[in-house]
Amino acid sequence: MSKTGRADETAALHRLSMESLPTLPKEVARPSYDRAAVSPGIVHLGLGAFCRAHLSVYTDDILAAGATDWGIVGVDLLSPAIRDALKPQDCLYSVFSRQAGGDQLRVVGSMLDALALPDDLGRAFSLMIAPTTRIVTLTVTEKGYCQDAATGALDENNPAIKADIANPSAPRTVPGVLTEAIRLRRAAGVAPFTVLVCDNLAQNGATARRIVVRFAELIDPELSRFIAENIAFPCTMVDRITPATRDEDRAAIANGFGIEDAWPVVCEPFRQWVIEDNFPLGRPRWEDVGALLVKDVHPFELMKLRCLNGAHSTLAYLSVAAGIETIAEAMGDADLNAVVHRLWKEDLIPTLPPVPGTDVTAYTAALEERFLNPGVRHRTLQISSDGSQKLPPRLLEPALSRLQAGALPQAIVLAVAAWMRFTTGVNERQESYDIADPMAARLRAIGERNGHDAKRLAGELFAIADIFPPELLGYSAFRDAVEKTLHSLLTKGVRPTLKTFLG
Ligand code: CS2
Repeated sequence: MSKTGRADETAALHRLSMESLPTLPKEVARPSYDRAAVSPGIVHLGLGAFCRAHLSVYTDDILAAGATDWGIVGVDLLSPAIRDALKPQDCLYSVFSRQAGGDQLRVVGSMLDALALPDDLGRAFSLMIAPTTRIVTLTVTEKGYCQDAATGALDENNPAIKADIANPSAPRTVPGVLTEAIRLRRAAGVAPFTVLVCDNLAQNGATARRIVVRFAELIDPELSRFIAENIAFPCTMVDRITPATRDEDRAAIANGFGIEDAWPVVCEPFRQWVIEDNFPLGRPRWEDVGALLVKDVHPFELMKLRCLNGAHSTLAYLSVAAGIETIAEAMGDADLNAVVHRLWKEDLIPTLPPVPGTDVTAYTAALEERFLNPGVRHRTLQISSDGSQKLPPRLLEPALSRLQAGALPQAIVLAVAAWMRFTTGVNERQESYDIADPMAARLRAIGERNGHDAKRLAGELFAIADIFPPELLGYSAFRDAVEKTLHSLLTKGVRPTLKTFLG
């Protein structure tokens, strides 16, 4: 017997599968329903951690409540890695929800199959054409929509979009895949599916719709009109903090529960889902398992994108510069904590419309607790990725709204300056880090060239029209304040800049 009380841990390790399910420790929750009796009703694009901690968990609850026709088939657009990890375990995977003193492991069964493009393109299309598939859901991250982040329009210069336009029957992008699936389904005489976007975009359904309609227009204007008139793209607000899975997480599950899971997901216990109720072919009764079905998601989405994601990005850029590794550590830092409180109170909450049934101040107080959760090691470097896509909805739109109201949003100024400092690729300990962003090459070149000169660095970054809209740049007080703060970050460092900011 080992000190942990588990006899011979390595010998007891079971690779997760339908066969090993009955042998798992009894504290591990698992599907209580007959998976063999469940048929797919949803095709999901994007197999990353988030959908497996969110959509699939809500849907697992629906299946446990007795539904049998809402299983999910997941399709990865970018890589076969998750498919190849999940298939040998019958697409079962575990969700490790972590909180001090409250860790819980649950095996989720709602993902019936996993596919990857381009290998499984034919099977993905035949599923998307099947009348039994009534919803296509998406978690492909902000950049998956191939949009110009400042305007929300399709980025027609994106090389992957150009490739899909040249070869629409073998698409690799989200607009390309959706357009071709809709075309094939229509040709087969099957009523259109609903497209349910579950990414952190402003007005996510409307954004996806605009992009797909434009993409289709470039190939076949008549199909584009059909999409505009016939496809429902309800908006959603999705929320569950789900960091990228690390080997330590796999090891914790193996050591704690005797389960070998090639690709588990780790997340916080909290989850929230607000969905616009617009599903012409029907939907699972997600409201029975905690989702909120509403007419208008917009107020919820603004609250979440700004207060949660905006605070995340602010903490991330300041922390990466200062060498602070996780959100929990950042939120535990008195100065950064005070910055986030000012961000919420002065720059974000005043920009929000009333949110039905929600006290936004209580919402931010709960966010503070969620950020402080030590069980969830959410890396600031991970959150700093894709800033060119994330800054506009999270921080630049509320900045514009404050400026229009006559106020200079000081905490957003600090966040934008910290993002600019981030493009230098080197932290205050002189350690370099990776800049992951669809514009990485351009950002890195600007950062490396001008890292010693705030005026030039800010000037070149502000000139990127895909990120900074002209209305915002029209406020010279905003630009000057960002440049001044950037100068302080570059010459004095994060800590003295925070002290000055906090007065
Ligand atoms: C984070 C989000 O990585 C990021 O940019 O802000 O992934 C965040 O954790 C989720 O939106 C929470 O629901």
